[in-house]
Amino acid sequence: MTALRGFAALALFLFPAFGADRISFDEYRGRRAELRKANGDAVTILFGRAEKEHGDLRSGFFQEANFYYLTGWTEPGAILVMTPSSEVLLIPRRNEEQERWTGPKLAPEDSGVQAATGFDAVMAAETFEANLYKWAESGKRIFTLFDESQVDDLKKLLPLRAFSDAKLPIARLRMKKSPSEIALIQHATDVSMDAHRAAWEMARPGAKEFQVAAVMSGLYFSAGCERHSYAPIVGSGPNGAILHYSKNTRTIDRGELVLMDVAAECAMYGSDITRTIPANGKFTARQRELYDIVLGAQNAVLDAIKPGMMLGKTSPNSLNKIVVDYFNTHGKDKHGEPLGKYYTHGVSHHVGLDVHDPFDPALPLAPNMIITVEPGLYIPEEGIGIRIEDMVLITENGGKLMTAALPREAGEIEKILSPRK
Ligand SMILES: [Mn+2]
Repeated sequence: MTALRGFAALALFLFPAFGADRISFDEYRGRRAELRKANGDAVTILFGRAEKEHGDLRSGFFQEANFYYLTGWTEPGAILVMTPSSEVLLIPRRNEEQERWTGPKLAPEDSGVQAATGFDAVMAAETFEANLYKWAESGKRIFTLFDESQVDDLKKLLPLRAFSDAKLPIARLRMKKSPSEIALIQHATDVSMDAHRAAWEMARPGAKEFQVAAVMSGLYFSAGCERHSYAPIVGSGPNGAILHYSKNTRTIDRGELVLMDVAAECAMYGSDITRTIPANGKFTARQRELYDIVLGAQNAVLDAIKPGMMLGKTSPNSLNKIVVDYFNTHGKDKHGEPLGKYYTHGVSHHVGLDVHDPFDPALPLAPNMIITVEPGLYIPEEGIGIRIEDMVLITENGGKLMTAALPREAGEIEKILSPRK
């Protein structure tokens, strides 16, 4: 019985929904080797999510991103231990009562568990504490993620050991995307661009914001994507000026702009795209003036993007400063003041397993990083919010626009919208 169940779990694992795109065990092994090298003679202990914490009825279980990045393991209750000379994946023993609720899982006693996990050493998570002291002795300090809830327990179990946060060492690895990661992010981006195109049909006067969001979500869920990359933001008129507006309950009115900041997460990798369109097909003169200023700022950043540029607002080579300078030298508000003050967020963030992917703020852009470029102007007094957000892959000499297939120019957008009355 156990063997048969083990085989069923193995078959499930070897033929996942995203077969061709799956990242290889060798790649995960390589990431762990790099982290062990970066952490020197430390012991790294990372906890995957447990079913009870995040496997809630609303979202379903999904793996903690750093744990997934290093293991590819998607089942709950796992622990990763890496000493200077060994690495072991710990997974829970079979729990038949739990499996009745959330389905069969691979257990450490199953045959073929090494082949199914990509780890030479797989142990029962229940033996973690019994082995912890031996592992802890083999390194000078313990690297773990301070954000995770199990850390306090770990510190109590090892009161004499020095602890360091593994967040930045892992972030430095996650910042540079591998070819397979770039392909997965491009896939999430392609599906998200399809969602935007579909939304432009729905985003008309009289439609509800949530109907626009529903068209977009329906498209990417139908395409096999498992989650929103973030809660969909569909803001019409004044709601476009609320940065993380996600109530999506308002009726779109004639003459308004509709800001759609919506993207999918597919095979664990996200995207992040915003377009702002006129509900009745044509920008007013003032909307067009402001839209072209936002687009101009975005193009200025796209022209400047290359390795060595920085994301911080005050850092040298700051992409953000390009946007502020552009807004302060183009256009005016109703009182004749420069527009810079209506730009109230940063121009870029990294995107990967998380839509706001972790990064080391001290490091400049380098090839194979993926960031957004998203200038915006939010003028509540005029009931106007405009953001244009695109995905860019950093290359050797510049950047590649991953969202090039989705129009940004006002004229092109109007042309696509033109048949509407
Ligand atoms: Mn964004």
